[in-house]
Amino acid sequence: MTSPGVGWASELSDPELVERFRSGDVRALARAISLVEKRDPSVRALQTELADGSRAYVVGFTGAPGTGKSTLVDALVSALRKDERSVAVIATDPNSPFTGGAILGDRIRMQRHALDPKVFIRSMGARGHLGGLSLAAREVIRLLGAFGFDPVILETVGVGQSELEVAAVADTTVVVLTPNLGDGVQMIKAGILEIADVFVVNKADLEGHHRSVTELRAMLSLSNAPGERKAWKPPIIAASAVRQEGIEELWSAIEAHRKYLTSTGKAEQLAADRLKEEAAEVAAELARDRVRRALADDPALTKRLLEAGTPYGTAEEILDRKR
Ligand SMILES: Nc1nc2c(ncn2[C@@H]2O[C@H](COP(=O)(O)OP(=O)(O)OP(=O)(O)O)[C@@H](O)[C@H]2O)c(=O)[nH]1
Ligand SMILES: [Mg+2]
Repeated sequence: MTSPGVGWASELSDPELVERFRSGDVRALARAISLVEKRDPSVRALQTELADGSRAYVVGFTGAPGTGKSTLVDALVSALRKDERSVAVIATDPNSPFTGGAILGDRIRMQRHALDPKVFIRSMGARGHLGGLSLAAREVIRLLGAFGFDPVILETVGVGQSELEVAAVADTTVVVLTPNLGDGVQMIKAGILEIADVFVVNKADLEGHHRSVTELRAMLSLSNAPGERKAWKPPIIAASAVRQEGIEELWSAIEAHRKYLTSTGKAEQLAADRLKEEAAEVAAELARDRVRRALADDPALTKRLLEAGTPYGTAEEILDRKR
């Protein structure tokens, strides 16, 4: 089957959606997010119509399974709601193919916000497309910002590459640890010390908490070369999410990092870097699409590819074609 043109439709399949979105209909937001997640052809038109350039501040939470990220986020949402702020939470689970709604555990943990229209909670599963969640996540964040949510909180289980992905999308990355951190060397290997803007040592109600904070502090000072002075030193916040302790301090640390980014011009630089990265991801998605279609439509081309045994020539040939 030959499809006309390659890429995304520049027209919306559902023009009413924009109107409903603009009028603050949360179902329109949910629908727009689904289209983005499905990589529907109307994504482009959606983004062009709906994104108004205002971007929500994005706070990423990452850390090993069970460190208390969701419980912390839940407590933070409550604190932010007291200030009348609209908050969106995206929970991503790189191990889960499920998307839409909320991961069961998170739904239970964040249940008290379920009926609050100023709180939007959504989970996104990994869809297996290259670049992982990041492209869809970036686009969803843009939609949430346009809808009026600020901040957007992103929770990701820290396994494999996922924490690096969160850091690439978030303005402030919060790394959550718990007492008995285990093998410190392991943590450094995972690159976690480098991506953290704020550390939370959660479960302060448990034994060993004090020692963990001390260990982390020592590890952080070791990881800085002697004489090196970093402009931003990630603070270590002690918290007990279940007792709602340390939550105000956590938000203050996030705000301080935000101010640091703005006052040093790093915020602008980050935004520019992210847009460039997003352009590259979009280009990759479009190119992949073109190559797959060309191969599906052209048996002679496929034959040459198989004869060559390497993909470079064929890939370049397809991308060089006039469209
Ligand atoms: N003692 C204690 N337990 C906590 C604290 N915060 C969270 N927990 C418990 O730790 C468990 C895991 O909490 P979650 O908030 O689901 O942790 P998570 O990091 O979101 O877990 P995943 O999303 O599965 O990676 C739950 O049983 C929580 O009740 C805390 O401050 N102290
Ligand atoms: Mg969780």
